Amino acid sequence: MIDPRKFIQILKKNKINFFSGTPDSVLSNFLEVLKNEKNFYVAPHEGIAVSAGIGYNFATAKIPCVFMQNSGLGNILNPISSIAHKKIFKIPMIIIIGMRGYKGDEPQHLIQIKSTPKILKESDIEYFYLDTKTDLNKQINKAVNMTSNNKMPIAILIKKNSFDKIIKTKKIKLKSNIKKYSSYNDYVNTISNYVKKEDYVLSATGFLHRTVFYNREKFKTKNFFYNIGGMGHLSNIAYITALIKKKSNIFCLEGDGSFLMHLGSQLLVSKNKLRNFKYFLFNNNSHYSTGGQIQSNINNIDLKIFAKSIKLNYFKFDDSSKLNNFLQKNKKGNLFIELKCNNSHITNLPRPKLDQISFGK
Ligand SMILES: Cc1ncc(C[n+]2csc(CCOP(=O)(O)OP(=O)(O)O)c2C)c(N)n1
Repeated sequence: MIDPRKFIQILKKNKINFFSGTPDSVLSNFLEVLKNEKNFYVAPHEGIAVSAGIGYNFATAKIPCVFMQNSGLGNILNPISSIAHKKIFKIPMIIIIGMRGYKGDEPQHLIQIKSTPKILKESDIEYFYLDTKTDLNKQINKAVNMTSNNKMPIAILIKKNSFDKIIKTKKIKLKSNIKKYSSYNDYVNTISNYVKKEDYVLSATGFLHRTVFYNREKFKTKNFFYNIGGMGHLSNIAYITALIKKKSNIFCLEGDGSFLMHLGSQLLVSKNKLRNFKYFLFNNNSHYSTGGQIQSNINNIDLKIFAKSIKLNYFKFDDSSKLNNFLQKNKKGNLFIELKCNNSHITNLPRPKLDQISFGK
């Protein structure tokens, strides 16, 4: 295994001092150290991490480093092929990609792992796998030479368990970690009491869909959509469902990282007033399920004004009993409910398998 501190030291020795990316569980030990760097930016999605790197190179002519999961490959292709490519602005960049999808992983990851090397190759992005047994200096020098010579972003692919766990040195205090807030599990249990047989429950990538799956027997409905992948796309799926299934209530449960990933998609919601649409934002101000507590920076947004601007009625709760009181009295939709959550989850939360979940009718 590789000591992430050493990896970062060697990057810095090579004058790489700028890091932007979207969290990934394979990289969690690496990110646990990296997050203390001054120039560390959490991007809502991977394409934005690349454009941040492009901005850095534009302003300094230095090489940026981008980190991401292979699920986000689709998000980076546009800024790479349209801006950074060697036939366009020739931008050097090192992209560190955590590879999900080895045996036993979730179905969407099994697809992405097969296509990742092919897509990289077809997009002219050279890559190599980090080898935990080969000299680290040599490998990072190789990456720096490749990107400098090719004048093109290159990728280092990282397999699971490549980075050693480091005892946490500096803790970022998360307001959302305050114990007084309820957990995902408490809120999901509360919501389950207000879902009728004909209603729909759509839940997001991260710990939310797994928490709903874990509690599925408690709901009166069997109409579930689990957004196992496709992070950030859930609210649109839920919104169109609400438009069409007018006689049902649509409960959309999303984490803050997923909400931010394609924030612009929320604008679709503002097109119609939907009496049956209930959006629940589970705000723990972190990408909790990817192993660390990398902040999502959601608390920089005034969600009350945001919700109003997309024509939803905003409410905020920090405790599941307060949510319960509200749901008891308020049966209407057109809601944007922010739920302040603590970072805790049921241990060994199950991951739904495809034969356990269906898609629509
Ligand atoms: C396009 C894409 N990028 C990154 C990931 C990796 N990923 C899975 S869950 C997650 C964090 C989600 O954060 P949030 O919505 O706040 O939910 P939480 O983890 O706190 O439950 C990330 C980054 C992914 N699945 N897809």
